[in-house]
Amino acid sequence: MPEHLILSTWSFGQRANAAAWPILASNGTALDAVEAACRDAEDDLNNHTVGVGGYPDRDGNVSLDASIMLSPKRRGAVAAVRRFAHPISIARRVMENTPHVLLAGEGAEKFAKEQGFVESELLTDDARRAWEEWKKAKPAASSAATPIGNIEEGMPSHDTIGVLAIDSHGTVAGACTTSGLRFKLPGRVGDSPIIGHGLYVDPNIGAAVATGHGELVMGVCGSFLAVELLRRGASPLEAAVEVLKRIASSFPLSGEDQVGVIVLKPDGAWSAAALRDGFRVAVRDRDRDELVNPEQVLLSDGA
Ligand code: SD4
Repeated sequence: MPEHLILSTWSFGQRANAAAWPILASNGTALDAVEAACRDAEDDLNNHTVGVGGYPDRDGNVSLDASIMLSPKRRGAVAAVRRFAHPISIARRVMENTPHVLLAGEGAEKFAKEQGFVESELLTDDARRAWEEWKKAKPAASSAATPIGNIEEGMPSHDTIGVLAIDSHGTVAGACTTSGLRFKLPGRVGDSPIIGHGLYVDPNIGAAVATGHGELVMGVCGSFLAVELLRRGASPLEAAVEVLKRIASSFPLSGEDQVGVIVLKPDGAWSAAALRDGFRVAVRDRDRDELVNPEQVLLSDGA
């Protein structure tokens, strides 16, 4: 039986892992753990690409996307949720209480209300100020969305959280939650809530989660592709790198385009890769609680 383990994207993933760890350490489920990690990021006001405090769309409205998955049969997601702080928990209810995979917009909000979730304001003063500055500075003809979140060590990075975990029963779960690209076109939905793009879990084969510029991931069904490569015998590193190579050969990439992929096998073997420097993985297991660089960076300056 593998040891329990949790992997989260980006440096704030360490805080999210800490929120989830007591669940795994007390023989709780991977599903509860990935949800708890995502809820932590959704509550973090300093994280501007997830939950409350997320940057709004072009028109000043925050809209949130999330997905959660145990298997092809057990998965749920929501997209374009504007009035609820914890889309990951609504996604879980979609999985557990409906025959559907994805609820979007007003329908998702109606469902959330029926399930007892309480409405809340998502736009913080900080996020509104950033949006106002962006509106002032943006040249009239520029595109609406920008993929860049925070800057980690001088490199463009992002804040979306993707989480993969194995519990002490050997069950694998994954989850992903985001406010998407900042200042996106209203109605834009990225990879995170689309099963197979931002997240995929096959309990017999493995799991993958992607973060970064969603349009790139969506062009290659990134997370499904990674798990499919595992199925055909690739290692987690080979699978993650192949997804990035497929992206690099399919798109003319700009210097700001970033994608990070984490791939995990049910036996606990895992790896991560990114298009560019700056991506980090927060790892927590019985022996360590740390932030690590991806095993490979495809377009590294230092390569
Ligand atoms: C999206 N993939 O909506 C998300 C954004 C992201 O780190 O991951 N940012 O495209």
